[in-house]
Amino acid sequence: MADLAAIAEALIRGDRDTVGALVQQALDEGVDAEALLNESLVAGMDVVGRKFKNNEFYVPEVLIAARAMNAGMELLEPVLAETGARPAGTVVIGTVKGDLHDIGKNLVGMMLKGGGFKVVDAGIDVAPEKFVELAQESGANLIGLSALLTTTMTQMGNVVEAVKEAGLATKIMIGGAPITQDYADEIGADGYAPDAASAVDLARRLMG
Ligand code: B1M
Repeated sequence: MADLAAIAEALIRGDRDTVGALVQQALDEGVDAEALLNESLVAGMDVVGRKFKNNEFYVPEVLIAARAMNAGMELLEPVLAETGARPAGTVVIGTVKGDLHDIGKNLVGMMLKGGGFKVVDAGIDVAPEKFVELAQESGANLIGLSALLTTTMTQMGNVVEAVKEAGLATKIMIGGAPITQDYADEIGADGYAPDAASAVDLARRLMG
């Protein structure tokens, strides 16, 4: 019998092979793919996120857990696509123009995936127009902006303006080492998250 809690536990340990084997076993036994996603992978990544927030886990543990999550997602994605399961929302995420730092952005993207979101990774050094284009193409609910430099964080305001000018209802969340809630308020972003786990909570809140 499929044990969804055991999958979550293997994910938290970063045991990629066990996650893959148990997800395959559950699918073979006919477990509903959406329940499998929510009760094993998303549940496991939620724990990883909490541990990261509490400094019980650091970046390497999160990356290893995300890799284990991906082993399960690779098996689940085709089944979810067939059954028409809807993601929690679509997020275009990227590092702003002029900025090449992507470790934090990737971490946030992985946690959002683990939270059940469809993630469109725009990459690094992304111009405001590119964010707008990708949001339009993907019908994104949210745009996530990352900046690590005091010289590039000002680009975030340009993205807010470009989204407004394009008449999109897409909400904008921001983060990165120099970013604060005050800065988010100043540029009119919809939210700020200090870390990857909080980014998932924020994305869920912004989705209503
Ligand atoms: Co750069 N760098 N760097 N760097 N680098 C910093 C940021 C710096 C603080 C180092 C320092 O001087 N002490 C400094 C910035 C100073 C400033 O502006 N105030 C700096 C500098 C100056 C530079 C260069 C200009 C250096 C030079 O060439 N003279 C240059 C700029 C290049 C460019 O971008 N145009 C540069 C280059 C690089 C490397 C390429 C060598 C490398 C990046 C590799 C890569 O990303 N692939 C690098 C690195 C690694 C760093 C440090 C050491 C580490 C950054 C990191 O990955 N942290 C950094 C110093 C430091 O932070 N200790 C530094 C780990 C990561 C998990 O954290 O990205 O903060 P972070 O993400 C967190 C949160 O911020 C949040 O969640 C994440 C997980 O909890 N978060 C979000 C991030 N994005 C979010 C988005 C959200 C929500 C939350 O919503 C969408």
